[in-house]
Amino acid sequence: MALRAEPARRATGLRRLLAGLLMLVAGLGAGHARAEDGHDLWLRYRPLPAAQADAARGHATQLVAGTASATQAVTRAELLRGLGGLLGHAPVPADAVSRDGAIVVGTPASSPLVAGLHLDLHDLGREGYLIRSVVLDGHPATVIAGNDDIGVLYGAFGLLRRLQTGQPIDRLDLRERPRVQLRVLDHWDNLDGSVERGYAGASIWDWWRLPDYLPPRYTDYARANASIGINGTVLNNVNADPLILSHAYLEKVAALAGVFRPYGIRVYLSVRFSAPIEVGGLKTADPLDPQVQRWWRGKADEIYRLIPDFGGFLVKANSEGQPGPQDYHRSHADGANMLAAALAPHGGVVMWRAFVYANKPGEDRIKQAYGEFKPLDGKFAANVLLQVKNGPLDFQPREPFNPLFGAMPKTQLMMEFQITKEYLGFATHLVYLGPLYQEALAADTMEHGKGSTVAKVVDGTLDGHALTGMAGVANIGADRDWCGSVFNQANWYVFGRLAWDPTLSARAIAEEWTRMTFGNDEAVVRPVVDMMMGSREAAVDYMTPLGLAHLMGHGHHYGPEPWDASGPRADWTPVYFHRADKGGIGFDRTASGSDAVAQYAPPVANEFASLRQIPDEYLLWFHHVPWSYRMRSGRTLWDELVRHYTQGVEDVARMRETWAGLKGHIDDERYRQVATFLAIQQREAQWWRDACIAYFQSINGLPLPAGYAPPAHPLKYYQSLSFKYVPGYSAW
Ligand code: GCW
Repeated sequence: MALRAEPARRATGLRRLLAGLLMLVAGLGAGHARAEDGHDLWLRYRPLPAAQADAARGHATQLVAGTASATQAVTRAELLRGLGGLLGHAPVPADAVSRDGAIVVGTPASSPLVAGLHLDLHDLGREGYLIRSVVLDGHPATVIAGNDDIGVLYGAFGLLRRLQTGQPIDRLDLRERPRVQLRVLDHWDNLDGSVERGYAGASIWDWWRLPDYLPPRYTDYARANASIGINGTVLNNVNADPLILSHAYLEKVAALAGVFRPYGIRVYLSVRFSAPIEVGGLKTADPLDPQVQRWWRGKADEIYRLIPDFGGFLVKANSEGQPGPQDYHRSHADGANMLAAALAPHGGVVMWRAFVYANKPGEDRIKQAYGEFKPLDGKFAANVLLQVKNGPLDFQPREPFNPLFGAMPKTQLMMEFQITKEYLGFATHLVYLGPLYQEALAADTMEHGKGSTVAKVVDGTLDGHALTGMAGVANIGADRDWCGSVFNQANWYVFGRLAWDPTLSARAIAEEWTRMTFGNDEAVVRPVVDMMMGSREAAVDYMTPLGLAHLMGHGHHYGPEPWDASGPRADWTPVYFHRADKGGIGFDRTASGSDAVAQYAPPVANEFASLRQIPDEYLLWFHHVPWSYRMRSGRTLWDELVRHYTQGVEDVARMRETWAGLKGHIDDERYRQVATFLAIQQREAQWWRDACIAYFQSINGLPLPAGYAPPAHPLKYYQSLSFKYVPGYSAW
């Protein structure tokens, strides 16, 4: 990297001209479109407009950055690469400040220059950073400092982000620190290379060629994650193959950990609770059996010998057929604490999932996790986090917040969001998840009165927890653009940024991402951000408006199947959730029904239980109401439902128009991909609308409100559609 900057600085006029010509030819040869295939994510570092680059160049003349640690080395390399790309040439690496405009990078321990500034870094904690314009040896300079190398790396990305988003880098005084400690991607990647609920190709982990072969992709993955503050990755599916704990696989895991370590990313593994039987040859996995405890301790010791900074275990137990402590009449706490005890001496944690609904067949599915876990509040070891999905069902387009948030003050609850769009149109639909995440985080549990938001549960401030976390189920695969579409990259991005600070705004993050991904042309930024911000509500409207949920196709979750009532479990079927009959629709979860409302704090429960107070968007989640029910709008429920379904399709049509208006402003390859995917989305939105309306109409026999087009096909047509080999699903 340094070499790239040096010759440019010393180049004679002729050499500079030749170099320029060469670059031009290379650029033409590669073709603009080819260069923009999405692979570079939001770290494209394409040249800034001349005026901005000129202004910034004077503040990036020299780079004083150490290389004593691997993290320092990658920080320096990233700054050289990023600044070089954005400004046309990189700052000159130097040991001391000898001219105006140097960037000085380090911790007080790693850099005498930083130490000499006597900066107040105390409140930055670990991983925090400051970026400040200072004067050093008489020269204006910019310092990026933190208490640890990783904080400084985050600061470097912070500075680059400012430039990428079109902001000046002079007169800076920024302080940042993460509000959540464990910011983790959960990969649902299987060891055979498939990805459960993955829509971006095969797994990026090439287990077969690990541990020897470490393609650059692994490093780029780490860079991308570090750039948004993600500091952990669970490599394998929660439906875990016990083989991952064999020594041969642990060596592969160690090799990946080695690639990620400089970027501050720890690896975690999903473990199968019965691994002592499958891998250890024991007869039981009973968590209270001393042999089992010994086996896990030994396994943890083995892992830490290979990976000294191993993060810990993620566990799906007694859920959807996975083994767990209840197989031995032990509690979730018994299971989690046993694993926690094995990891504790090494500083590892257990992330124990609360996604369970097996215990009481017949009970409203969404009530079951609360029933199992609430009584265990305060029973988990200090290094256990309970990982809770944002809603009580399963990553639907919209759910009310999970009532476990606010109900377990003595337990460290971490958030689990889904980044991959299992229930949101897979990779092809443009659905920006920022508003969904923000809605969940901003929800008020009322645990300690007004302002007891889910975000405050997650960042630990509400109940004073130090160990905090947020997980996102990754949408990453081997596709060239990582996520199956350019816009899906925004969902990885927004997850990371919100894990860093759950109070950031989804719109601000969308704008940041758009600028980094498509450039700072205002004619692009505003329409794209508006389109993104409206996209989630559009999906809710064309799939499951007014509090409906889980109307998706059986098993694979592709497309509408609201009529499905097939086995093996009633609570996997759409009819279970929408409960439509001749008289009305919706799931009565008030006291006269399943009483799920009672799992919320009284003010929230009262709001949800009251037909007068409940927001329209949760109506059918909590209430069964007649088709003729009068909505706030004055329309009947049926008319309102049809209106929302239709609105969703129209919104997608508008998104297509917006995008079409950007032709010429966006490079060809990305333009065409998005345009094609939006066409698919519009077709599928129409299908959703028509199939759902046709079905509900077959139940209620009501005419469509005036002016609304009938479904394109009779219900039978939609019911006849079947899909084999749907991506992300293999239970055939
Ligand atoms: O959303 C459901 C998915 C399963 C998944 C499960 C879970 C990994 O349909 O594919 O399994 O949730 O979260 O455990």
